[in-house]
Amino acid sequence: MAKAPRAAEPPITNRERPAEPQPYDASKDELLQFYKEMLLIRRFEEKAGQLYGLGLIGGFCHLYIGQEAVAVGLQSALNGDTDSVITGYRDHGHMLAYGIDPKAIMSELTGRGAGISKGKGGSMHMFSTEHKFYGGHGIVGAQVSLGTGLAFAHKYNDDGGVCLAYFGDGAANQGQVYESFNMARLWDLPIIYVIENNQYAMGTSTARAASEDQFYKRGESFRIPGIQVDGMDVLACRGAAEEALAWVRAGKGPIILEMKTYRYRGHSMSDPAKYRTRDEVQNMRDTADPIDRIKKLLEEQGVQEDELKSVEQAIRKQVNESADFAESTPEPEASELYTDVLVEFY
Ligand SMILES: Cc1ncc(C[n+]2csc(CCOP(=O)(O)OP(=O)(O)O)c2C)c(N)n1
Ligand SMILES: [Mg+2]
Repeated sequence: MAKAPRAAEPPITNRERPAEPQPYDASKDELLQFYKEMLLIRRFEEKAGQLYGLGLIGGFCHLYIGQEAVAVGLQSALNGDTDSVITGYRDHGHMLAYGIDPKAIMSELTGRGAGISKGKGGSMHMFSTEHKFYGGHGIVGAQVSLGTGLAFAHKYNDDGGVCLAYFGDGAANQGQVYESFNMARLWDLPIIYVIENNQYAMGTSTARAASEDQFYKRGESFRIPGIQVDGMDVLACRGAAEEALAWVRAGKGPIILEMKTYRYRGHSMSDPAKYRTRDEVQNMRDTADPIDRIKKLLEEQGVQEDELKSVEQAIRKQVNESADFAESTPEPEASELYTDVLVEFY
């Protein structure tokens, strides 16, 4: 017998919605930790840009500079034993936010055997299944449906995990995103869809490409609620993560977080940057920088200039060491060409 159609639900505005997230109330130690993690990403990416310029990194390379608060704030709220993460090609920061050794990431960029994907993936294809980090994907939007699959696995295996699936404002216009939304809500999968709205998809601004540029609303016709978050504020990011995780862990199904952020550098290392003015970028750096913001808070809490300087020095040292290592460690053996490759007949 055919199933009776479900009763019409009231418009989404009248249904239960997640509470307005509060900025995370971080202790001084936590603030310092956020600062260190964001600064490590910033300095790591600057160094990667230099190595790229020197020809030591080949292929594509997309830097995360400006967006650091998103990965650091969100991932700090995860349960490392159960929750999974998946993202696109702008993935170095998400890996560093796990505390993965920068040497393993930098040597992946230089294509060396000690790299986290044995030097065979490069910038866009980093994985650490040990950390439940499932890439690093070069196909725009692919991570959204793959992430939905990860969430399905969490539910099927009843392992208590939640998937955090990051994608960009450009990817948010893809069809597979909405097929994924439909299934995720139909089955109430444990997934947080994180739209990193950095306002551009390559050289195209959201104003030119998005009919609905309030991306947190993109789930409405699937009855998926969304929250818009200041992605330049690590405390707002962490606060939103807490709220979203509570929603999903309570079995209420998927949720969308739109992180309003900005990338300071080009789309990739080969971006002529003709689609925005220098002033626009400088203004964001001057007024909204996520690292400066936390530095100011630390100073207000009485952390001395000396201490912040020594943090900076230690991070520079760590990044330089990772670059030296990445330049000197050997390339993968030729025999590695035949490993990690799926060869089957269908
Ligand atoms: C299916 C597919 N189409 C097009 C591309 C080329 N491409 C790479 S990145 C990109 C823009 C994506 O922008 P967005 O989703 O906003 O992410 P961001 O780069 O800003 O992080 C495009 C069109 C691709 N890699 N895959
Ligand atoms: Mg974008």
